[in-house]
Amino acid sequence: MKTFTAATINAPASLKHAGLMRWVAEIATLTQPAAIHWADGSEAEYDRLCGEMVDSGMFIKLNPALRPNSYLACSDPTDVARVEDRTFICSKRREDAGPTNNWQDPAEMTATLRGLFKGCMAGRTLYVIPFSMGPLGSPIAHIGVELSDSPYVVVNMRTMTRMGSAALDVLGSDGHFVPCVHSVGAPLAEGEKDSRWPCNRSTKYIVHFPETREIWSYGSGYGGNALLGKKCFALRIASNMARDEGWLAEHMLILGVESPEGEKTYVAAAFPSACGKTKFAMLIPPRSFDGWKISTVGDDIAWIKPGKDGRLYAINPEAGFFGVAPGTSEKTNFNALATLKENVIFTNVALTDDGDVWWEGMTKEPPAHLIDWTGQDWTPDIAKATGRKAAHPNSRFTAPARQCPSIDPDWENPAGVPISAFIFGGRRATTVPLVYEAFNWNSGVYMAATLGSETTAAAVGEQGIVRRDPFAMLPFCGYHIGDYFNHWLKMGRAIAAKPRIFCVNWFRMNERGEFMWPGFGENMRVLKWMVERVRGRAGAKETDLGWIPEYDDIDWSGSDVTRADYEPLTAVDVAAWHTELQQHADWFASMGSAVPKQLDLKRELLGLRLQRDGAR
Ligand code: TSX
Ligand code: MN
Repeated sequence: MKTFTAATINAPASLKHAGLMRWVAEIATLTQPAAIHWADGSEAEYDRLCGEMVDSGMFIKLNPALRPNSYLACSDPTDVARVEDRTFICSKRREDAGPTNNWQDPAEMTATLRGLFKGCMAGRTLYVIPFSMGPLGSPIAHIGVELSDSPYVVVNMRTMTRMGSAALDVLGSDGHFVPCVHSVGAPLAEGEKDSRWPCNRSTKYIVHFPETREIWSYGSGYGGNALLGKKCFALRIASNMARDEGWLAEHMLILGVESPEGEKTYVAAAFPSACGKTKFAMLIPPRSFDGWKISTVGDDIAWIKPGKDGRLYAINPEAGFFGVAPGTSEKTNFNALATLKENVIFTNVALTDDGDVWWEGMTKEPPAHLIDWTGQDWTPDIAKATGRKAAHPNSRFTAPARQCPSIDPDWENPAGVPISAFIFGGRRATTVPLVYEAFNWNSGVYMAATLGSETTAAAVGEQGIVRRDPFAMLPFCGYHIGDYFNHWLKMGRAIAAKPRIFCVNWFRMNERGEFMWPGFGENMRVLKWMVERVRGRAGAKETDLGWIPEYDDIDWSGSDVTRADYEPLTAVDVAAWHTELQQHADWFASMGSAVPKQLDLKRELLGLRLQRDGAR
């Protein structure tokens, strides 16, 4: 066994951070890598690592004439998504993790991890990956350092964060960083040939220590399991930091709405998966909305802090998009396709015969022949016969945010952008209207705490199963979800200029099982109404749920949605809401006693309003 010291970890000569050097030496001694490389974040380093992965078979270089400087990686078929049942919050007390997280005693988990990580990087290079979540030096940003034995992680982190020497410079000699340790869990014996996608097929652990703000990830090389800045740091650990320090770490996109007069309004929006969050973040308004512009600050995560003026300011802690590929097309998300023109890492999509990529929903007609994400031949006929998809349903693109045509001019402003509204949306075939505005902050918190989305496979007429996903944070809140609700209530008391809170549902269906709302770019009409509400310029009708726009409160220019179409989109179905409230009560009961009493009160009040109106 080799013992590493500050002198033998290959640190850059300029490095002054003794704590960082000590920690790297400690982890290297534990994991026994064959070499240590400090990532500088340069283009030359990126090109070299991508080249090495092409040589090892992990990367395929795409045709430079069609997709310049881009690569395709196809993972092991057992390593294709986040592993929620292997994700742990190891707080000292089980109650602090709450009923929605897997908990294990931190001392026991530390012992388990020590055993797993012992020698686990044998034969591999340990990469030291310093990164900033948020613009370098922003007062809202935080630094992390990931130690990983995966070059795939290094190159993805370069696109997804501000990675390399610049982050080390911010850290200085004694700056704080969140330590993130990652291994694919596949040590190599002397002379052993590496697999194309090294990972540990049987053992995976994604572990968070909220009190010491540490992350340990073992066995997976995929997405949120391995790129530890994203879900692990920017949501699970940061939600703990935010609770303790009085800010918000949220699973939200951030977008700007600019009126023809140049008035700019920023909103942050939370949606559970499969609601089109990235599409909403990059929305292109209908042609008739002359002069209205949507700009993108972020598509997944928002860090939001109170400013001196009493408003909330948000940054996107990420520098890239790690988006789901299937369903993304020039038709459904023109800006995303433009973002994907070059400098992209694709994971688990299909390879075309001319060396480009394809996925389900990219074009109306599939290519005649592909190599699918598992490396097998794929044709439309094979797909019809076997049901096999060319791209994995959770296949991804990693692309620089700066390449997005709709990127906001202030997306890297270290001060963040002022948030005027929060939007919460779910996929609901029934019950939830197209849009409503909460009466006040606490009603909005109730609405977000009971947010739900339906499984998409529901047949015509059949009611889907509603999965509750409070604030779209269910898998990402790093502490007790009831305490998280309470933190939101507390934030409402702490800020003078509270954003308005809205609920949207693009997915309401008629009795024939057809979507009643055209969605996509047409969502601009709803967004404009929300912005005008914020500005005090739009009307609404008071309902039991909140404020709902009347037909004439919405801009219908260039639309064929009629008054008769609109009525059922925004109707409050009193009977359905009584059932809904019972589900809310059951849901809160399942979360235990930490759920704030104010929220129970909100439900009782809503129940009384519905009873009164039902009796009319
Ligand atoms: O992303 C979606 N959004 C948000 C866009 C800004 N999708 C895609 C599914 C989620 C991944 C939507 N699907 C949206 C939506 O607003 N709405 C719908 C439902 C829908 C689907 C198809 C049509 C209309 C509505 N119409 C035609 O296909 C012609
Ligand atoms: Mn997400």
